[in-house]
Amino acid sequence: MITRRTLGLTALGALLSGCIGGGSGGGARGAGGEAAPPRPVPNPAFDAWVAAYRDRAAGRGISRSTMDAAFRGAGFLPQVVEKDRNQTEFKRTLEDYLSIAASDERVAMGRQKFASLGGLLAQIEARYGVEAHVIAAFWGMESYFGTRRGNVPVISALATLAFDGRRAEFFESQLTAALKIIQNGDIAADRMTGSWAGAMGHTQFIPTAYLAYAADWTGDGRRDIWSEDPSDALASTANYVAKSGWQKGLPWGMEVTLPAGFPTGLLGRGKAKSADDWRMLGVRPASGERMASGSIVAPGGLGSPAFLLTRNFAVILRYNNAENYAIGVGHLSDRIRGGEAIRGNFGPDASGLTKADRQEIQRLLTAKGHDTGGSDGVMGAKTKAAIEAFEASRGLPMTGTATPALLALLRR
Ligand SMILES: [Ca+2]
Repeated sequence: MITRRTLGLTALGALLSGCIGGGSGGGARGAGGEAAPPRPVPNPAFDAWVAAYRDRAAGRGISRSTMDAAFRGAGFLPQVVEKDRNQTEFKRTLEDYLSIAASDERVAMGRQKFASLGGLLAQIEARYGVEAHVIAAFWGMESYFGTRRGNVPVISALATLAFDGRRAEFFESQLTAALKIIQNGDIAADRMTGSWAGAMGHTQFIPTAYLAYAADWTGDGRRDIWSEDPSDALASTANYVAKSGWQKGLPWGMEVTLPAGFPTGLLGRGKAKSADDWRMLGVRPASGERMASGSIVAPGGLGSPAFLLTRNFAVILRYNNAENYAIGVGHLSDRIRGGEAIRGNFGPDASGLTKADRQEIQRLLTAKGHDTGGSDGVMGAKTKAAIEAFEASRGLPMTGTATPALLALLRR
């Protein structure tokens, strides 16, 4: 959501590795199980900053009693600073991204959640004009259908980041918005938890987005995006997406096939054409008959899967301004609705391994007792450690890198 755009794209890797449940090289850690919440450590400079901030916040309409409640037990969280500092430029390929975002597990859980909550999602769709499976896809991407809502105390996290100062203005405004939420009575201070960067609840709203878009679906007077019951959060997301310009009935986009010799100059967001124009150029939907107007991208290059993106794609980008994320939401929504996996082939990676090769490496390592945390073909930290353990067991230099030579060695 706005979160990620404001944080800048470099934040995505770190945020998404938490949110989409990847990074370990296994979808196995998809459901449940968050690490223990970080605990504040004493920091006099932080305490002085909070004292000065409280004066500023009072000037912005936050009552002393709200602040007393909010800062009771709050404190400096060094882990949050560490997370913020360690954001790398690392960016997953679309193939890896989709392997995680629309893993078999996530699709299966999405279909199950959709079946159990179908009535609620249909009602939300009717009120806000955003398709039920699209709302479900945001839910799946942001918190793995509510199983990873984040347990970091948000006041401590935001105060720490505002104090730390790398993006002081942004985080101070989020902190003030968080205090307003507490003051409004939507949530008790000690229940306000979220990600290390202050994204909260089933669909990871940052405080300013919450103030602008959160909705009270249950009608109890509180907009509770933190509770087990996801209805307020899902309605809030539908409200956000609707207000961002979602057009009901229009797909987000679709996988398409491009004819041989398709000019790369026609690729790219912003180079929209009508469905008829694309047809004339030989573009066809990868499945089904329907095509829409929009622009075409092929994030892995010509020859890898290509997607025609509609105006609704830009709405998903307003939630989180990253192309892979938005394709992930769109594709996951299609899969939850019963659609098929991507048809196109991404081909070998930079080291010459296909996804099938990488999955075989993971399976062979696991069979030899080196746990890769599943075999999704994504070479994450767990797979790297498994490769290193295998290399060590053979007296080889520990590279942690998947290569054709490694695969050949494992097959022996
Ligand atoms: Ca409510």
